[in-house]
Amino acid sequence: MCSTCGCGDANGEVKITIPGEKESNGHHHHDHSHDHHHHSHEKTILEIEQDILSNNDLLAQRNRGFFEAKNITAFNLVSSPGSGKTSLLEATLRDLKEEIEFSVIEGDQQTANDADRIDALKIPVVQINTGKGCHLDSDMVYKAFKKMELKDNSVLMIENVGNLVCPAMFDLGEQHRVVIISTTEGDDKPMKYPDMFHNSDICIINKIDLLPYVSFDVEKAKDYARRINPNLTFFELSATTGEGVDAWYNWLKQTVSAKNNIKA
Ligand SMILES: Nc1nc2c(ncn2[C@@H]2O[C@H](COP(=O)(O)OP(=O)(O)O)[C@@H](O)[C@H]2O)c(=O)[nH]1
Ligand SMILES: [Mg+2]
Repeated sequence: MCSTCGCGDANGEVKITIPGEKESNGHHHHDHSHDHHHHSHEKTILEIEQDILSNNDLLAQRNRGFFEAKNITAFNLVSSPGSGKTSLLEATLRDLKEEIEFSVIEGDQQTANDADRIDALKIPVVQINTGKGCHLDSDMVYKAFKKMELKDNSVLMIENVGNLVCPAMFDLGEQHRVVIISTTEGDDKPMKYPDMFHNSDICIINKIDLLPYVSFDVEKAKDYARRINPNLTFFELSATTGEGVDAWYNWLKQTVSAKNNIKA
């Protein structure tokens, strides 16, 4: 992961912003002069990766404790770029915001485009720009939610950076991880990126409105995914036409009402 994609060096570039607010750096920027090529031993790289991950897990536990104390249910939405994370979020927020108190953390390498889309729905949102980084980590999420006033008994939606690889390794402290694949991506994605499916509990197959035009076998995709993770719960829907969204909404409402996250 980080030794090959370079994301471990990305912290100096992380920006955390609220739409309409002036940009501020989430981290003090300093140029890292070290580069991974100096680590000539595989072992050194492995140890660094383990450090990064165990540090991440510690901070994720801190986030989890914070969410628990405030009875917040947090979701981590992961997918490849363009699968429809933001579109599904927009639909969900638009249709359920009267019933559920939402806030959103948006992750992307650059731009606040997605945060602006959420801001347009009058939902509290913070954008994390990871620069070169290809995933969110628990410290970025901590810094982002410290910029918001997360309400007790609310639901926090975290849209991760579009990438089916690295985000699988970074616990953010969420309760549910939702992996989204779309019908334009090929039904063998679960086989190619097993970690992401192994570490998620919900799998949404999006863009079913395009099924007549693409060779995507829904049952095959689900079968591949189940082989990796038999406990996955599936939803097949179209974020843009609304087909199939009710089952997802019902699951979401049921899940969060069991935790008293439904508005009175
Ligand atoms: N046909 C179709 N297009 C969709 C659907 N969901 C998203 N899209 C389109 O896919 C593109 C990427 O969507 P976006 O939500 O930005 O994906 P993200 O990168 O995962 O956040 C946009 O052009 C969306 O309009 C869907 O269910 N059906
Ligand atoms: Mg998006």
